Amino acid sequence: MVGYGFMGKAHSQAWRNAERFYELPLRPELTALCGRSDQAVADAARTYGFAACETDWRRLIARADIDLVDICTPGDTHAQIAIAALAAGKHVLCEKPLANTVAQAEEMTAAAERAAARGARAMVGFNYRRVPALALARQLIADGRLGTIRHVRAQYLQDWIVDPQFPLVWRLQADKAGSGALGDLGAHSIDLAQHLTGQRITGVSALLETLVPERPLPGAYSGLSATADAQAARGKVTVDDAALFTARFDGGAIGVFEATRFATGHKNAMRIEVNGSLGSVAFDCESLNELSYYDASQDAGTAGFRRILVTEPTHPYLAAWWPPGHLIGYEHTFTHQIKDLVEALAEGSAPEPSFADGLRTQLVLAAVAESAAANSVFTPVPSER
Ligand code: SOE
Repeated sequence: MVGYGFMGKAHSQAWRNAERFYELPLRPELTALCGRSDQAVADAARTYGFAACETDWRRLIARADIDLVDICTPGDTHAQIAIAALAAGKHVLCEKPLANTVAQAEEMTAAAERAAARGARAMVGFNYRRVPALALARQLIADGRLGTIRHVRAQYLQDWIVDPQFPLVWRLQADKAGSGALGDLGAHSIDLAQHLTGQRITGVSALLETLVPERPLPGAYSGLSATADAQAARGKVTVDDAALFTARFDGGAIGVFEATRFATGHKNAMRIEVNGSLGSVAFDCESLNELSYYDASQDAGTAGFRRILVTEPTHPYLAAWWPPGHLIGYEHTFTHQIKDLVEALAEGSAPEPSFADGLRTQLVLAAVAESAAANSVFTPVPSER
């Protein structure tokens, strides 16, 4: 694994736990963890359960005792690490968004295709696909229970940078993160919207905004709960804080998307609703074990959204966990991701989402940025005369 911040921690627990709950056909071994600072990476390796550590990802990739490289670094290093690892014959799991630019994502996808011919596989980590309630939503849609899909309504709301004194961490720097709320949060919504509906986004019209343009420079810790020194010098925020866009899908649906880190009071409200001619589904990550379902064939007098508690052993992924009603959490989505990846590797099939899926999301992110920059759909409202 390269990187050991928030995502490195989430992935590590998944690599350790997957075989304790699922009968995996291959046995994950946490061979080595890589990071730049030798003391910090050694501490993280001990905590997360890695046998060894490296301070140069090139040395990690060169190791003969490693079969798979899990990339949990900021987006600016995804392409070079993934392409080199695939060329060295390693399988790759890469955190989302796949890359910082479409060009990088294209190179990565081409590298993944070349590697697949030699048996090395690549997957991008859109973990929310593996929320059982969302996997159930996908089944309902694929089974035709919602009929023709008309609308997607997706919001991803966080509030961890509402304070203008929150420091300029890497997620707020375009050269490291590519974009802001758009790529970090909106990428999940875009991937899910296309994955759930089976339709592709064909066009967008967008608005991006940076609400706090300057922030104090961060100290050593650059994660979601970083703090700034009051005297610290300030730097420019080079990404969007909030992204809004509407979209058209190739199956005729239309969508509205919102991704923001300024939705005061919302911590990780990743919500998505799909409306079809026969029914609707709605999900909110802050109630991760629930799916709301509306069946339009119900008697009008008593019809309504019903809350399905998605904890039955017959629901996706859940037979391995707890008895009905005993809830699962955010971390389980990563465990499910590892289960599916390991099973695909053992079978020799292509794990999903593929790098090509990651590229598809990257193309939408780029179209959103282009639309917002062009201001092409923004019609000013004349002031009152
Ligand atoms: C930070 O906004 C973040 O950790 C994202 O990077 C993740 O993808 C999301 O799952 C939770 O929030």
